Amino acid sequence: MVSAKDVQELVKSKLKGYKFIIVSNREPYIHMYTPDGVQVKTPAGGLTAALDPLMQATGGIWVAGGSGDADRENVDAQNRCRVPPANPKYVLKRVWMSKNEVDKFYFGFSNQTLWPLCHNVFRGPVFDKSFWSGYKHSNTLYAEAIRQETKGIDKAFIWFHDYHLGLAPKMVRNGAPKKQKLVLAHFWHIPWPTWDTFTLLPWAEEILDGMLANDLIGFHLPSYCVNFLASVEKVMGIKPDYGTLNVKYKGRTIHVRPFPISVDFDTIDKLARNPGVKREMKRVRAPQYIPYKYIGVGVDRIDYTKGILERFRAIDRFLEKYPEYQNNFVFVEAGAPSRTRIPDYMKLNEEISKAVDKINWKYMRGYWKPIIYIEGKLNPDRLFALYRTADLCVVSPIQDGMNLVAKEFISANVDCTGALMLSKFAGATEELEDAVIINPYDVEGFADAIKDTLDMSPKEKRRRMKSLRSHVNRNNVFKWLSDFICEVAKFIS
Ligand code: GDG
Repeated sequence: MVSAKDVQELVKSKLKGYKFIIVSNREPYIHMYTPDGVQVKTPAGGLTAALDPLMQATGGIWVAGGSGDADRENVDAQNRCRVPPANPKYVLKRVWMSKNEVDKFYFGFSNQTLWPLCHNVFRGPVFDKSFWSGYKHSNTLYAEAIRQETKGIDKAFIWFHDYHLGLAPKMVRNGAPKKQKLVLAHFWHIPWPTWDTFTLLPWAEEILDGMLANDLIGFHLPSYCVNFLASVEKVMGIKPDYGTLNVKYKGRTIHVRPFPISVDFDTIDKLARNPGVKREMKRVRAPQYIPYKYIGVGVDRIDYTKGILERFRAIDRFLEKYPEYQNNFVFVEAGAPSRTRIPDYMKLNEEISKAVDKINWKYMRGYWKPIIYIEGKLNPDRLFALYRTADLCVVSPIQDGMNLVAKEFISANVDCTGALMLSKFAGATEELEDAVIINPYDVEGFADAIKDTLDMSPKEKRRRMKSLRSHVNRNNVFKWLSDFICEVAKFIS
């Protein structure tokens, strides 16, 4: 099993004195004003959940957009602070954007153009020139922050994250002094669509040109790598090598490789065994909270790609078709709202509330109602108590690059009493063969699968969960990092 310590040693040996810089839009720590003074929060989201433990293990600089209302008051003159605040392990450097810049770059091009384009889920991407200009401008702000941190340095390894930063690699490469040795890598956390979808984007060529300034480009799945290379071929007329997954561009060879992201299995497994979790578990099953035979759980960042409405439709059908489960089954959905300034997300929040209300009204009897909807991020003890108590966890995206919730549930289900229901459209499905695979669009099949999963024998549940846990344990987030760093090392001379 690869550990945080192994990765630390790997970085030290392979990156031989290179300055280690991570760049992402989302910051791992946010300073917020509260009635009790300034507090530091960590955002809900796959990217920071996966990378913070890695940075804590390796040290370095993380460049990210400042998003907290107290962020500016908590940095030095170079816009830096040390994090985690309680036990500092690395430097966070913040990039500032005005509200207008955030509207165009983050809520605009990143999340109304690239996000729906790459997920290809029947939501029209918005092709707006002012969003595109804002995206270009904000990428220059990130490139400038990186330039400040690499000034006078001989060698640096810069690791870009996600679809917000498609242009920054080229800006950084072009702006670097000739004798500076820069190794640039990018991990794209969402799917890459097929070339015919990608080429709908009027600025497809500029994005590819920006990305190809990297030495290494990582995706979760081999199919996303192939889609990316096919986009390069169609848009730029360059023939990639589909065998090696390499492509030659401007005299350099770029490696495009799959690295399925994962979670810190050991830490989650330990946290799930905390005495606080055990206390919460008793509360969860207590007569005044959930006194029913079966519990299902769903945990999501509220997003139309996560298939939350599709899940509720299936629960509705399940209760209709198998009435013996009424008054017996409760589904707890924890939803952390995100991107709430975007109209599609506002609408989704309303649709979710309406769906919960409608289904609960249809079936409620005395104290019992089938769906408990908890809006906002759950505290870890409650989350892990739910993960340990639930008979099933439903992860039903209509499209998802990987999905970390599935792997977190597996890591926390220490008693092997729960079953994972997983959409065939989640990247994680390629690895997690012992999950119950569902199609979120197939209401009837999904409803039947809920019944079959609840009826599954404890022995079969245990067999499946043991095998899933062994897979996630072997393929943890440190393995992901170590595989990525080993590939980066091929560019280090
Ligand atoms: C992108 C890709 C890819 C969510 N709600 C609550 C909560 N969360 C935490 C989960 C998990 C994270 O947020 C969500 O991660 P996902 O992987 O599901 O999704 P995205 O944010 O869309 O991430 C995705 C990922 O990048 C990594 O590459 O897997 O495919 O879309 O960590 O635990 N946490 C708590 N309460 C909540 O209500 N405590």
